[in-house]
Amino acid sequence: MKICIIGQGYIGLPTAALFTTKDCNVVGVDINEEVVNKLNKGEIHIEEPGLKEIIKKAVAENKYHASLTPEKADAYIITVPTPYISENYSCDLSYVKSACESILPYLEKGNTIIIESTIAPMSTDNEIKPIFENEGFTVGKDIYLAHCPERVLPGKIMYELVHNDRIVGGITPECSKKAIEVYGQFVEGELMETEAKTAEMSKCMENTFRDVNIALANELAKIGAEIGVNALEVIKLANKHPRVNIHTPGPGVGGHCLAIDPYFIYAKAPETAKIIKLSRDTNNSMPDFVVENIKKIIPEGKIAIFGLSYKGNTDDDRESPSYEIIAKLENLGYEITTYDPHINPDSNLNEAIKDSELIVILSDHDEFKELDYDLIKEEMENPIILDTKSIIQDVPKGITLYNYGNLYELQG
Ligand code: SAJ
Repeated sequence: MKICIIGQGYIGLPTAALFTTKDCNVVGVDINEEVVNKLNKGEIHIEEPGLKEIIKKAVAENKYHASLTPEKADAYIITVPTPYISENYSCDLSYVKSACESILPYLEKGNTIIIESTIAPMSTDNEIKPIFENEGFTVGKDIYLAHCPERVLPGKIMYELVHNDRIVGGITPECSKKAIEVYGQFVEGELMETEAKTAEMSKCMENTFRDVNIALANELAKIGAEIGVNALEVIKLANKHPRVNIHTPGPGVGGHCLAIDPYFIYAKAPETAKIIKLSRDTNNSMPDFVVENIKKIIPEGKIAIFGLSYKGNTDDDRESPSYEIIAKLENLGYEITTYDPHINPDSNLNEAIKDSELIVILSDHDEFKELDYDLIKEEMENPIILDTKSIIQDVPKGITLYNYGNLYELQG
């Protein structure tokens, strides 16, 4: 089967690679000329374990090449970004639409088109299907259109693309069957057939589920601080109940999924999606909550921020709450230094903490779980740590630790 994949990023390139391990020939299309040239040399531009070897082999065996323009194929897969439009809480479909338009000159009867990019519910039916219909194709008869969202974890993409179950949402049942034929070549997880709109909503709800649960944990942290209860102890004990899983409070929710996808649902039903919007607001309020507590710990002075990534052990800082917290602190006149060995391998703990009065932990990197407390005591006069990720269990004498378990001590 010849496959044309539009967008050679974190999802498109690994997907292309996996098709080449089967009886497929793949063209990977990208608008970035530098990326295309690199890929055609058998080199890759993103970091993902296990990917480099497959692309190198596929290029050598002529099973993969990259191009700036699409080519005739049996199946087209769209894996381009869908940025968030903050003004109307919706998703920007312009890249997806222009990717669909770019394949029109090559499209033939019998072809399958799969949208993988995360999109708002109803997008495939209302905005993508008409692009093909306007060219005279009947979807479900001449060509087959489906939305099949990805759900993988960076660092484990090559494994998860093969083994995770996948939702396959066709415009018609025939469309789903054709999309299953495409993925069935390398996916070993279950390929679950449904409608396009159900697939779109499921993807958005998976991330909304997590966002809402994190909001509940964050609200508990705030209540604990207000009424004098150790929220972390509450979580630990409540989670011993076999059907309870309270998530972990933090400095806010970052990343390009949880902080965005819930809005795609909210934009479709703003009067009804109350819990979804309130959860977003609660999670968005966490940077302010952190800053308010920092003001109580030290009203002025130098602060060392530990962690810029939106989650632990990654260099991904998209939508990271750390930047909002830093900007707010700088506005208040605090002097800020940062330490994040994943984002900036040259950053160093000694320099960051030198003459600081407070360390604020904002990412759960492994490096922060066991800090060099002797060094901290040497470099800081009265060391205080605010751990917003609840990763430090205990500190030696001479160091003060605040976390979401004891913030109430700062009240009044
Ligand atoms: N966070 C908390 N408390 C928690 C868990 C997470 O504050 O208890 C914060 C993290 O620190 C981070 C944010 O939430 O700032 C998001 O982290 P995450 O690991 O939950 O989510 P993502 O955005 O990295 O990945 C999600 C995943 N979706 C689900 O778990 C339902 C992933 O499986 C998806 O592939 C990805 O979105 C996606 O592409 O949609």
